[in-house]
Amino acid sequence: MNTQTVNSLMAAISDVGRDQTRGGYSRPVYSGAETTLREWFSAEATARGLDVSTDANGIIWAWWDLPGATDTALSRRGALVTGSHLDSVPGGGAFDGPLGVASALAAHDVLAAREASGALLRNRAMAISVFPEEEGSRFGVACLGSRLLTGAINPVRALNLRDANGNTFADVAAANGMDPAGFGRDEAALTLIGDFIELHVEQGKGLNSEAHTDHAGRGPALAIGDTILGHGRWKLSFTGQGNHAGTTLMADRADPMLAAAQMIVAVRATASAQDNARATVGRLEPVPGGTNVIASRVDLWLDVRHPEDAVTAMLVQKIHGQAQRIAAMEGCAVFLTEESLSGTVHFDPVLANALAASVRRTVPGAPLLPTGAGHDAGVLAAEVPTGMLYVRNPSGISHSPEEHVENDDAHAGVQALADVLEDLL
Ligand code: HGY
Ligand code: MN
Ligand code: MN
Ligand code: MN
Repeated sequence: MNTQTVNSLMAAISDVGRDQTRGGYSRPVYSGAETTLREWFSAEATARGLDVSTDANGIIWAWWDLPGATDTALSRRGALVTGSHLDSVPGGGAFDGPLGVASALAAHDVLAAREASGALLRNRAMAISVFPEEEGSRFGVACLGSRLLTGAINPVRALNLRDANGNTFADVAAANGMDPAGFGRDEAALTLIGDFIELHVEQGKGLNSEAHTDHAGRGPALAIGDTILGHGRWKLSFTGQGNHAGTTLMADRADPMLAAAQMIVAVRATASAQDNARATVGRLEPVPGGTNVIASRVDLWLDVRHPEDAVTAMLVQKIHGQAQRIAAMEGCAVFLTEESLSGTVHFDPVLANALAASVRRTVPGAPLLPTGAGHDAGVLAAEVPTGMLYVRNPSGISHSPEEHVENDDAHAGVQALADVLEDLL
């Protein structure tokens, strides 16, 4: 019987993918670091007697079959699935993704002990799943694995996505044992998922806010997900005239960097003027990128989010109009391409309230909270009843090394997840 705790599981991977220059962790999908984490997960799952396999979309499934099940194709239908992802953003925190995977392993251990003692009689199989490229940090589209599984992305488009070195997702996936010809909506896999539950580090200040803490700053360590803000990614390419930094007079320039700089300020102003909107330019790439070279092109990526999809669309349209005006002023051209778009997700309220009742047995007062962060659960919600649990993050910071979860709260997360899963099994 495994006595490992979620904290010892997390400690075992705490050195994998540390980013010495950015700080935090950089674990792009199918990189050495993320592959090490996938191997770690498969070994831990196999050690628990789970039946581990990776499907054509690169999703790992670790099956905890019903006792005595012989025809798993039948006995796994409508299973209870829990999991998350192991890839990270560049310089990300330790918990975004791995906490959900480690907590699922630890919750399995709690449930297996209950089953061994006769305290748990399961009605269905359970699986722990790990989704590739949730962050979209390498190939540009977030939740790529769950989008392939559900058909939310055209597999041909997915195959041709390229990373910064020009490697296609098809080549990288094939080099990692996947058969790109198998990419795409997987009806067989979807029929196996009865419910999907994802535990995740909270990525904002919700549980730390005054609304959920007493005068001493104490409050519930967990929340239950009720909505995920709609969000999308767009690429803006400003093109000008590449030239020599020393021989080109200032009046003779069509410098796309100037357009990009004004665009970034305009994005902030546009989002700040719209209640509850968020818009970010977190990535900017001048081409060719020489110190003594006036760029010929500048690519920048826009992340826009809002609870109402129509407002997100209106903001992007406004920003595109601003980009065109700024480009014209600078003698440049500008092209906007949409890279991914997810509508606002409202989790199944019946399931969310059932999760809340289960969680509150050990975490009284655990609230239902919205989140501005996208998740594979948000993609799966279009196909199966889906719910999320968030574990308190005292820093309120994520996608950054400061992301944090206290050991006791991680432990509370496992207990609550185990209760949630037991009530659904
Ligand atoms: O971008 C997001 O919200 C998620 O972390 N992929
Ligand atoms: Mn995540
Ligand atoms: Mn993330
Ligand atoms: Mn996410």
